[in-house]
Amino acid sequence: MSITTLGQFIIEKQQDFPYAKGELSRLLRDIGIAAKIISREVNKAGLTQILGEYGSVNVQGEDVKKLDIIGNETFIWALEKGGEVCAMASEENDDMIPLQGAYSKNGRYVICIDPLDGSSNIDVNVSIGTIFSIYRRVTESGTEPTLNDVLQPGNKLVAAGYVVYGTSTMLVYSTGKGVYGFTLDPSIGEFCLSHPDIKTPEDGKVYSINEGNAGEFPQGVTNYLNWVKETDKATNRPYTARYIGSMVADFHRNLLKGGVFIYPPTAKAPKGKLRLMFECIPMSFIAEQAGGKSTTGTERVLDVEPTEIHQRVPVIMGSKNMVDKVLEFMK
Ligand code: P6P
Repeated sequence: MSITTLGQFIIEKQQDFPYAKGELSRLLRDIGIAAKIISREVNKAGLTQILGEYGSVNVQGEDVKKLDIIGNETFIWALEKGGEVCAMASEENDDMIPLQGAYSKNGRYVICIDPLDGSSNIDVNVSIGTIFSIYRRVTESGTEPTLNDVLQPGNKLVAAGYVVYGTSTMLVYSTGKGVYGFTLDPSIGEFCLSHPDIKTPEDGKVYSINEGNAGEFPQGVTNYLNWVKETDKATNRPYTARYIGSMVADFHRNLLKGGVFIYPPTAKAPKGKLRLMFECIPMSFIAEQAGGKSTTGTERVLDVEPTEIHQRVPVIMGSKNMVDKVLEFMK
């Protein structure tokens, strides 16, 4: 049999983490279960006229929940069942959620998660995603978790990853020893290893930024954008713009093909729009583990000391040479 399922792969890699005693493996398994449930829900989202729009009551007389609420509840359920996680910070919740599973208090890990990022794209059938970070708790096992457990910098990550619900559903994660990609085979309900060692190209031709904000970018970003549009115009047009407005989809394309994703400060979002804990740290971890780079423009994203759960930062991430080029213009 030529396939390697997520579960088999995690066991194979378990010797990389002797101290994990299987806990991390079980935690990654729990994330995989939640991702499969959300994939099923996302892929029937188009049937809302049957299932009913959010806020309505469907034919079965049940309240229809928004998919990002379903996503959030699914992860809480899976992580409480699994017992490895004591607390969760979610893009959907203002405050940290101490998990209430039978064994949650003894969980040695905490999760920061955006259960369904880019959910505004669901109704127009654009790919969306789940983004997650895994830290070891800093408080004693068995005690009540505190905010210090979740407000940890990216350089303390144990693992991070994302699920992209697109033409296929893929789970991409890293535990600090490279980046692995798994594609869901719905016929057997298993994530199968499809990208055994993702490395992002050092260079690329794609720049991803919302140029609708062009009038508000820092001068350095504007100078970079002028450069990519003018450079080698006479000979060829090496650069192209690709921006779909769903971070996981934009990031995943650039990770595999090369590119730079930029969300700079704007008038509406003077600190940038994307959230440090739920979008920037996990994606920066993946970018760096795949040989790329990620910065706020002034410091490495993974070194930013978080001060609040929903903190936002500017981000420039992707192919190393492209990130360096943007930084060159920002100096
Ligand atoms: P804008 C989705 O709402 C999101 O958080 C990311 O997935 C996406 O990259 C970004 O916002 C898009 O923001 O301002 O360009 O629409």
